[in-house]
Amino acid sequence: MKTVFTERHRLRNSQTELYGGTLVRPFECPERMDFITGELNKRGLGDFVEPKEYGMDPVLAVHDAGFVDFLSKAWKIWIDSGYEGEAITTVWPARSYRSDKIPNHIDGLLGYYALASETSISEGTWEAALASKDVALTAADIVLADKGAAFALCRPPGHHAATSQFGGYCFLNNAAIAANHMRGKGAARVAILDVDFHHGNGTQEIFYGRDDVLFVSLHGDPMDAFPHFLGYADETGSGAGEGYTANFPLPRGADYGVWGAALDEGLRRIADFRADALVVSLGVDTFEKDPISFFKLRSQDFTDYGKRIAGADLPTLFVMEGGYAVEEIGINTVNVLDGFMSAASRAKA
Ligand code: SP5
Ligand code: ZN
Repeated sequence: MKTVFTERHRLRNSQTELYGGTLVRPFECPERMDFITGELNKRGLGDFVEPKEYGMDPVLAVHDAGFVDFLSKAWKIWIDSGYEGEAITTVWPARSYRSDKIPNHIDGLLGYYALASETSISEGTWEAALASKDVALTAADIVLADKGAAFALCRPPGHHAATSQFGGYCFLNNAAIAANHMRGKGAARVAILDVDFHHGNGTQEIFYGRDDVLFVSLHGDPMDAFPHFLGYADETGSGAGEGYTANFPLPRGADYGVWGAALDEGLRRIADFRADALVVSLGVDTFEKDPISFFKLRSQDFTDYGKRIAGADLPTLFVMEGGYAVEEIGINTVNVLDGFMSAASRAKA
């Protein structure tokens, strides 16, 4: 399986994450990619391809133009305003505020477009986010051309990024941009399976009213886990999209027995949908030693679920999302791809 990857991810090198009341070096750091590329090479799976450039049309097909314009200028506006640290929001259009005003001042503007404050905007963030969506789009085209499978080794990740909001370490929604691109290129129905530990709130919001993209997510119960305010089981889509969102919130300590049963149910939903292509939002923060999550998957479980995903027998795009701190993120990510390839009839591409 080809891996689309670029070293330009290193342009995203924020030094601050607001965590437990202190500013720490972000969990979402460049070394994450070194663990994954290192493991791909070690196991003879290092078939790397550079991304092509796709411009802004595929981005503007899922994101708000004002939001995209803001992201492209945010760092400059922040620095020009005289601030010395990285850009962290301190105010939002919270429930008792208006949400129809887009303020001029950077403090208000930043808050308007932010959905969490752990994610600082730093120099180079926008350039890395652009490279990351090009990684996803390039891999999507490989999947379409081969009717096979490809791995988009995206960084920064994307699934928390909504139509007009960034946060959760995400700026542009790589999986949503790629899925929508595949829709425009002959796949009449695209299923998204989000296996990151966190609910893919951005992806859900982008496709919530649509019946051509099915969104299935397994994640920590938002009562206990980020993003807390979306990802409950009673969110099933709206309007034409009713019935095309399926959430599986799972409790603290969920092991592979519990998680795998939810996966099988999610895969049944995908089979019923009769998708033409599958996008997997692949976060490996479900691992038992992940520093910010609470599931109990072991390394061998990742191999097993890669095989189960191959059972869907669909052209499949894997898009990297979360997974933190420990060297095992390389092993676990490659285990999914390896399990998939060992079981997939169409994995040779
Ligand atoms: C892509 C992705 O995985 N984004 C995750 C963003 C999570 N950010 C907030 C983390 C809050 C963690 N609280 C953990 C408590 C651990 N004791
Ligand atoms: Zn996550």
